Amino acid sequence: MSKRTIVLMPGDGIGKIVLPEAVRVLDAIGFEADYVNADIGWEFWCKEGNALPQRTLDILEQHKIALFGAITSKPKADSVKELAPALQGKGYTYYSPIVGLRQHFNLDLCIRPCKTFKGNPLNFIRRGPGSIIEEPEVDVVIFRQNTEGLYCGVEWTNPPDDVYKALNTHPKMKNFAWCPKEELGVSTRIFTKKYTTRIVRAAFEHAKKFGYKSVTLCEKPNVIRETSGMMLAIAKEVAKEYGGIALWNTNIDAQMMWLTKNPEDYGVIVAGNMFGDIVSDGFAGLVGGLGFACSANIGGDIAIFEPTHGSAPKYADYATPIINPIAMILSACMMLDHLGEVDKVTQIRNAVAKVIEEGNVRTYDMLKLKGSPDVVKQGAASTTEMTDAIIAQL
Ligand code: GGG
Repeated sequence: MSKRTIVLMPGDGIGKIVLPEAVRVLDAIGFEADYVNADIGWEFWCKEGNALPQRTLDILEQHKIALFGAITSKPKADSVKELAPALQGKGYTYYSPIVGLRQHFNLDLCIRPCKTFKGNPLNFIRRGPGSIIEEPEVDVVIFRQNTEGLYCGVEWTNPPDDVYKALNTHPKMKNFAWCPKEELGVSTRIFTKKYTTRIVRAAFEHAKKFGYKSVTLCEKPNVIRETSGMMLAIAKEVAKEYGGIALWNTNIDAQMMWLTKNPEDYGVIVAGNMFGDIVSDGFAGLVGGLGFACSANIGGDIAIFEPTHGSAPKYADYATPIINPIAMILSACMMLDHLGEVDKVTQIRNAVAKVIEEGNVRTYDMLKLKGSPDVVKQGAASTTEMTDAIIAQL
């Protein structure tokens, strides 16, 4: 088979630190690939007014598979000041290029596994009745709709006249008619039957393939009737095709409470864009936090794999980086899985598990000490030391 080409998009901040670590692990496991770098993120917005240049889209279109680090999602007001002087005043606005990428390539399926690694000092501890202390084993995969909902980008401050009129004539808006147009912010929550069905079906397919007994819909259909309600109706229909897999319906607020009380009750979770983002961070918190949270963005023949964490600029400038590379390394595992390299996935996951269980090498986030990284970094392994330890176990 000819060598694959993998696109590397480090992005901003700690994305630039963790991505090369994942490539080191891929090299060490003998994954044969050529790599091509692609520009994305804040640096390119400042220089050329575009955080997601067309040349990057072309490279992705050509090679299809990418590893992505992280990007900043700077607010509008802060960003304009840092634009190259020649571009200032010309109406450039910074938008999150990862949200842009998901929409451009219609990467509508976001998959975020959260699984306990034994011995991780950050594992969630549950206090039971009396003095019983338990460490529940979490094994959850979250399916998040990735292109619609509140992240669709259809929003206004001071909306156009027709939108304002439509809102003001809506029976539910009678209490807001006092609000002048220019004082009104509107973010739309769009769900389509097609893409809602696709994420629900992907969740059930995963449950069937890997023997999970339930799919839990995490929305708010009792209040948000036209979107969450639509998703529930679709889930009920799809569930009929999957005998033996129960459909559970929970509200996102209650789910955030239940996941700390009984996390082992859950297997596959499915949700829209916003609630999927929220619930996946919630489950990530039970298995060590964002340093362990990996993800895949998949749509058509293009797939991009990234840690769930952001660019964390305050950790990006250490002379010796201290950031935990495991989320990025596990994201690379998801890529290998997608490419059918199942043995390599098992080897890398086992190596990560062993390093965590042995506990000799821990990045600062695993020390469970309070305080800034400056305070706790003494005694903590660096980013490269963590990767070295994983490679040594392969
Ligand atoms: N890898 C996910 C990612 O980059 N998300 C964007 C994000 O959360 N940005 C916020 C930040 O970097 O602080």
